[in-house]
Amino acid sequence: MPALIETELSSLTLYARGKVRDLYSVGEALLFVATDRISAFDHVLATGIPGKGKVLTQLSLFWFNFLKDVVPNHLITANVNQFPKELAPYRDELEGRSMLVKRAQMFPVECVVRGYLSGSGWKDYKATGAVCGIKLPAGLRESDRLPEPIFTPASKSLDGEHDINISFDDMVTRVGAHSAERLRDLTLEIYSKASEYAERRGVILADTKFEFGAAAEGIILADEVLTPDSSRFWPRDQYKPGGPQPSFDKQFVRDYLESIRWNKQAPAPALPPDVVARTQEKYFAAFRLLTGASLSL
Ligand code: PZK
Repeated sequence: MPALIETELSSLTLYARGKVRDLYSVGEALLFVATDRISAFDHVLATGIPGKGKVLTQLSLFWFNFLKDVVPNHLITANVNQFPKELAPYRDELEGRSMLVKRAQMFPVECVVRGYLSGSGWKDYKATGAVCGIKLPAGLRESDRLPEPIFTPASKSLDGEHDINISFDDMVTRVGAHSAERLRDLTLEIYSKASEYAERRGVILADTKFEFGAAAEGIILADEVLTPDSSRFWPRDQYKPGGPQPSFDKQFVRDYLESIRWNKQAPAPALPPDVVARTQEKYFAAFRLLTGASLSL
């Protein structure tokens, strides 16, 4: 199985291309396609991970279903047999890795929730004792579990690449108090339900990010959800606070890139076959652990 690096659905209008996924206009709807591209240290690497986009799509579908009583979502169908006729030429390329989704009016904030102290949250805390303006107890160590999960919204920087942490008050300015409160409450409720489930299955959901939109039925959960690309997954049996945790999915990739002393400037290098194979296995393992099912491609 070769990796799918880039879609080129030439009869469709490209709506947006992200680092690792592509979005097309299809009539009233959008087609969300997860490629096998992988990023590390803020760059998309020259090699893809075969099947990664399918794992992420199937994991998002699992969570959309798991969460459907908490919040409606943008999924119309992921069944290629039910896709509009104009997608028929691309059926094989799309199968398993794409979702036809409802177009929503996206809220211009990333809804981040953290149950553990890591990444920019840890940096903020070390510098200020707070994360996004939320004061935390003194004496916390890197990767410690927080007394309770915190909502730490972010906004996309102008380059569209980096997220900038904002305070809840900033969020209120951007989306209004009513929506800000509803998005915060939904984010915390989703995290609580999903992280409790994941932890029982051996995966710590350290933090994650949701994107919501407004549609006819009200606020809906959009984008991909609770995947290794939108979250920090840590293997529970290796959890050791007091320093950074190994990443569930990308650790072999990061270790390899450090070992070759790549300067983290473009062009990003290719990955050797054993790093690709071991990373691919990690994505499949995450899916198996979380869903209890094996993904066969
Ligand atoms: C939407 N993105 C981010 C995702 C990219 C960029 N249901 C929706 N309705 C309207 N807009 C979006 C969605 C969703 N999901 C999501 N940008 C717009 C994004 C994937 C690939 F290039």
